[in-house]
Amino acid sequence: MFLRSHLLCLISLATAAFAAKVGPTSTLNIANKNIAPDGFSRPASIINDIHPGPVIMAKKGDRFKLNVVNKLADPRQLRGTTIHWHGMLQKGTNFMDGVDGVTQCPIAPNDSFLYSFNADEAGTYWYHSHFRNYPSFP
Ligand SMILES: [Cu+2]
Repeated sequence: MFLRSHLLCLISLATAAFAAKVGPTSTLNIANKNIAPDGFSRPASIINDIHPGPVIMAKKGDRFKLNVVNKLADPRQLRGTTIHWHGMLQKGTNFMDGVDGVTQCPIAPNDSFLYSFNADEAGTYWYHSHFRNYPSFP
């Protein structure tokens, strides 16, 4: 019962039991890398050098302070990005919702943005980009 009522985690399409975990105050470095999760190499967006990105663990009532660093490197095009914290209520912190063009501008390449918001409810949520996180480099 403790897990269900007091913990909150954000996942990036990861299986929580096997994924790397970070705390509520962390840096997330987003970059491009060729990976082969199914045996076939292909470009992907990775976070902290892993795919899927790390599980972000917190306790209800904690404050997330997540520094997102855009290290997306595409030789043909600069890529901005944002991270949306899907399902988080963002009471009083709507500007931390991470939806480009609605609540914030994209994080420019080689720049960063500090997302700071409360872990108001327990549960499992996921995070994802809302702006051009698809890789296209060769
Ligand atoms: Cu979403």
